[in-house]
This record gives sequence, C-alpha cells and structure tokens, in this order.
Amino acid sequence: MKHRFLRKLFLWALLLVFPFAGWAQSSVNVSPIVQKGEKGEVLWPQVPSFKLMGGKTADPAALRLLQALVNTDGKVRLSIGKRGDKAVKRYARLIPQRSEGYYLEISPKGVVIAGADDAGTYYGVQTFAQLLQEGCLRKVSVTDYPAMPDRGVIEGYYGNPYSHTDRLRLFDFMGKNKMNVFVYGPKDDPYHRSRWRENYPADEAAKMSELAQAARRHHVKFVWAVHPGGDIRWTASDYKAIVEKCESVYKLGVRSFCVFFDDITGEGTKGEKQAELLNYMTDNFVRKHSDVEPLLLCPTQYNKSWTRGDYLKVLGEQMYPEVRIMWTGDRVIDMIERDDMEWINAQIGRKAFIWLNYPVTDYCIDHLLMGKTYGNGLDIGPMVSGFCSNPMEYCEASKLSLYSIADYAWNPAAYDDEESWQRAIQYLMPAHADAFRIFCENNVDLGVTGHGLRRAGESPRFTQLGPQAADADYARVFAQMEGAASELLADVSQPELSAEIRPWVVVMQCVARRGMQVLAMREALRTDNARAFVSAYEAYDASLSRQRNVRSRQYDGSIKVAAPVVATNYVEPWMREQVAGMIKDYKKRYDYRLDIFPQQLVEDGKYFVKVNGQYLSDPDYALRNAPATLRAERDTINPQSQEWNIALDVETNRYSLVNVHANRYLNELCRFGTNPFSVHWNTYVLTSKNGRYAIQNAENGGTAFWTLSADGKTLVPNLKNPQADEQYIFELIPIE
Ligand code: 14T
Repeated sequence: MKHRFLRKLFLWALLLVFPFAGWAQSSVNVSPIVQKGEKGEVLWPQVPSFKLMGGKTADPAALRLLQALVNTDGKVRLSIGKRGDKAVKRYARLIPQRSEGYYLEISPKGVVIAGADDAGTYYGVQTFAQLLQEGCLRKVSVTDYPAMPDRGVIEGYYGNPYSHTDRLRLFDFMGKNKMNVFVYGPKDDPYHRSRWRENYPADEAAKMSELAQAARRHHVKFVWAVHPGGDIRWTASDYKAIVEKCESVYKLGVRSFCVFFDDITGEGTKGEKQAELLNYMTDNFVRKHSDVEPLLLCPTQYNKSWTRGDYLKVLGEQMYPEVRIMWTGDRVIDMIERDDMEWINAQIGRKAFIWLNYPVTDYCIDHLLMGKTYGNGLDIGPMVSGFCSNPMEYCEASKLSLYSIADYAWNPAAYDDEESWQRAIQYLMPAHADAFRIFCENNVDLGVTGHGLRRAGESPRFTQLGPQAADADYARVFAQMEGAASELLADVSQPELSAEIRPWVVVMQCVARRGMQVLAMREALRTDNARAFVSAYEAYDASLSRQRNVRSRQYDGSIKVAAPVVATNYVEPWMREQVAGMIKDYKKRYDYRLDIFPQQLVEDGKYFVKVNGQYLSDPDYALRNAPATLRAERDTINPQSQEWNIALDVETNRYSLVNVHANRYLNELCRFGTNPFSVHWNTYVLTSKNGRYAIQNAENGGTAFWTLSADGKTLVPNLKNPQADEQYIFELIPIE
C-alpha cells in the first residue's frame, strides 16, 4: 500500500518537473529504440482493464501476447489490427508504409495498436508491453518500423549446439527485441552437415517441428540450413537428395531454407555449380510450394580476404536474383561498414545478408564476450537484406550482445553502443545489474587470435587507476570485483544465465583475490616482512591453481570444453609483471622459503644463445617476420643484436626470448613476431642435459622443438617432434 502511494507521489512529482516530457528513454526503456515517439503525462496511474476491438481479425501471435498482458473485461478501448482491418481503419494514414511497422497511440480515448502487417501489429504489442512495465499508462504516440528487413541470429558456430530450451527461450527473447529471423545451422548437428542426406530421426524431428511452431508464435522466421559442401558431387542424385531433405524438413513445418558452403575445400567450392544448385532448388522445391520463402546462400568466399577469381561475380550473375547471399565483411570476423557494403553489393548484384561473426567464440572458447557491440556502420540500413549475429555457444550470455544487435538493426541511426550495453545489462540481470556490469567489464577482449579481432575498453575501473594510484585504490577495484563475483554466485533470479557464466564468475573471483594478494605482497616488501610475503604469495598461488582448474561444458560428449579466462587484457598482465618483479626482489633480499617459488632452470638475465658455435642474432630488425638467424661472428656494429633477455613467466612457468637490440621476441615459428606478444603462444619450455638446452613450444604454439634449418642458417620448429634427446643444441652463456 505504502509502496504504491510512494510511486504515485513520485510520478506526480515528475509531472510537476516535466509537464510534457519528450520521448525520454529514462523512465521507460523501449528497446529497440523507436523511430519516432512522443511520451507525455500519466493518463491512468494504474493500468486499466480494456475493451478489446478487432480481436477477431488481429494477428494471433499479437493477440496471444496482448491477452497475457492486460485484462480485457473493462471499458477503455483497445483497438488492434493491421492496415485494412476495421478496428484500426481511422488510423490508416498514421501507419508507416514500411513492412513490420506499426502505429501505437495511448490517448484519453484509449489505446490503438495498428500494424502495417501482422508482424507490425505484433511489434506494436511488444512496445506496449514494455510501456506497461512502468505500472501506469502515459499519453504516447509511436510510429515505428525496422531499418533492416531481416534481423536475427544464426546458430552457425562450431561447438555444442543450443539445447531445445535454449532455442525456445531465444525465440521469446527475439520477439521481445523485434528480431525476426533465426537461421538454424549448428556445425555440429550431423543432420545439418556431415550426414546432410539423412532425415532427422523421430525424436529430433519432433523437436524441429516444435521449434518451427514456437518461432512462428514470436514472428521469427525459422530458416533451416543444409551444409552439403563437404562431400557434394553435383550429381543428379545429390540434387534429388537435397530437395528430398528439404521436403522432409518442410513436413516438419519449416518454410524457409538456406544452403551453406562455408569452410570447405575441393569440388564443393565451385561457384557455377553452387548457383546451378540453388536455381534447381528454387525451381524444384521453393516454387513448388506457395508458402516457401526464397533461398538464402552462405558462399564459400564469404569474406573479402578470401575472394579470388570470379566466384562472387558468377554467383551474382548466374543465381536467381531473389536468392540472398551472406557476407561476413572484410575478414571472417569483422564489423561492417558502408564501404564494405558498397563493394560486396556491386560484386553480387544484390544486397548482401550480413552474417556477423560476433559474439561467436568458437575460435577463442576460453573467453566470454560481454563487452559493448561497436564498430558497425550506422548508415548501412538501406544496403543490407539482413543482419544476423553468429553467437557464442552460451545462448544466455550471448543475449548481452544480441540485445544491442537487435537495437542496432532496428534503428541504427539512433544506436549508441554504450547506452545500449547499459540497457542490456539492466534487462538481463535487473536484480544484480551493478555486479553483472562489473562482470561484463572484465570479459571484453579476446586476446590475440588468427582472426585479429580485438575489443577495447576492458576492465575500465582498473585502467582508470593510472600511474599515480595508491594501493588503496587498487584494493577498492579488486574488492568491487570480488564483491560482484560473490553476489553473482549467489544469484537465484536468472538461473539459466547464472549457470552459463558461473565458471567465468568463479575465475573473476580468483582474479580479484589474486589482485588483493599482489597488494599484500607489495605491503610485505615495504614493511620488510618475509613471512607475510610468503603467505601472501601462497594465497596468490592457491587462487591461481583454483582458477586454472575451472572448466566449462566439461561432460561426456562435450564438443568444446573451455578453461575460462577473465580480465586478460590489463589485469592479468599487470599481476604477472608485479609478481615476477616482486619475487626477483624477494630472492635478492631473503633466504626464507625460497622453495615455494617456481624453480628456475635459467635465471632471468642477458645471454648469448649459441648453436653449433654460432650466435643467435637479429641481424636486421627492420625486417618483419624475419627468422632467428645464426651468425658465426660477433656483430661488432650492433653487438646487442646477439644478446637475449631470457625471462621466466611466473604465470605459465615458461620462458620468453627477447632480443636486446630492438626488443623483438621470438615466436613459436622461431621468427620475430609481428603479433602482440602473448604468453599463450610465446613462452617456451626449457630443459637441459649436459649443459645444453632444448627449447620447446607450448600451449597455443604446439609442442615442436626448436631445431636447426636444413641450411644451418636459421632456426625452425620441428613439427615431426622427434625425441627430446636430439634437441639439446642450445648453449646459454650469461653476459656480465
Ligand atoms: F559461414 C561463414 F560465414 C562462417 O563464418 N563460417 C564459420 C563459422 O561457422 C564460425 O563460427 C566462424 C567463427 O569461427 O567462422 C567460420 O569458421 C571458420 C573460419 C575460419 F577462418 C573456421 C575455420 C577458419 F579457419
């Protein structure tokens, strides 16, 4: 009672301050942001009961949703329908001439929800649903429509496919966020790819048909994709098999289809054959049904860096114009800009359908991508035929990005990545938004990968500390992190999301605790307390071990098991550097318990590295990607080009080799790396025998030993991995 009174009082107070507030996102968040809207005073402090007009003719999905939202046994008029329906006839001129658009009005006369079509009516109700969350009804008028025709999700990653409930929940989410297409193409569904010729077994067929139905209830087009390129031979029987497979999926209730030719080699990659197949399917399947949509194609050359020959032109010229073609941008993983669209659309003679490889993590599975969705052009709406996201195999966590992608694709001109991200956080974890925000802030960048995508802005509270910060400031940041982790671990409000992120939350807790121990170690050195230092280091190490044992999706038959990492861009390297430096310092000053630190085969320092009596050198530091070179003579002009800093990385307990002259490091290919240094690739295992050393790659870099090239002039990783015994070829000679 008291609560309600206070809310009323608050609303009246607001009204006094803003007699007629314009469309403000502050009090009610409508997402995606509407194209045009006005919001005014409160007309009904409490949501009234309505008298429904147009219920007989309106879109069934819209009606079902509406009836779950409001009472319809009252007096306030609520007219619903689409262009041409009697109930909304008087509003015809106000309905936007855009497919999936709608006009929504709340006035003293009542509520009007008038769609340009059925989807529009449904989206009008979705907007109404969001407005109702305020608990009252304000004067409102909204004219809204999407900028991009198809907006949605492609389940197109390698890894554990979504569960049935993941997909059902996703469709609900998509409806709420006005996304209208779901492309079903999980790489690890055998009936999609490896065994594409076979029909789904009964139990899976039943689920597929339930999915098609469920998608419809949320105005989501369910597009079933087939991936035949691995073994297709373009024979008459292949053509027949593909149409038969589509017919069998059609019988399950699916009405939209797609063919993927990505990530294949050989026969399947031929453009003219792919075009011929898609035309054949159009003639012999799509056009045989009145209710099947034009096909969609994912080409083999689906990004600019992979284009060669006339492949795209052939598709553009030979394939029926109604077949849409997918595109990931300049690279496999890329954000999309105006120039990219101009280029690809000219190639294929139609508007490309964007397959955005974000927030997919099948190539960096230890990371969760929870940062802002930024980098896509705000002006490409008219140039795309669709915009879909390939998400993470973590369906709930992916919704953080999907929320913003929905916002962007509906209304790119109004899109603000920061603001949209803040709303997404609130939407997904309303009960723990602050804790969840801290979690997201620390799961942003993905590190060095072959694809090159990086995401900026990780761990902002940490990076804002700057060089002048006191330990107390650091302590506050780590305490916040630890507090957020504990709060999220105890969450019961969002069980599905919490279960998915849990392994990363545990890791964040460990990271926060390690951070605190780093500060304790600093304090111990300052106060000359060896015992305190040792116990802080032991606590640090215990958290590190706990963190390293965390796994996600570790069960029998799991396709991808993750070893979660968090805050890898700034916090982790800082801790590593701090701890390494402090251990060095400690060893100089104390003898107490030296056994607890990582044992060093080679002390950190400057060395000559010799093989066969020759000096390992960096003779030309201007040469990018140059191989590590052996020189018989000492370099008298640049002596430092033959000096190496060898250092133990305490995190991985492996060694890095950095040339003193130009600070270039040797990578896993025994070359001077051009990518940023990464401990996961560029630290090596050193072992010794009779005073000689072997150097071996590890982790992401593989297991090859470093050996002499055939001409004896450079080093090369030996991929055949012979006995370690033969690899003790290095002499390490300390300098000074
Ligand atoms: F079809 C494409 F648009 C596409 O992106 N295909 C795959 C996709 O299933 C995967 O999720 C995505 C991200 O890893 O990239 C494509 O897969 C690749 C790309 C590569 F460059 C697989 C191996 C690669 F080397």
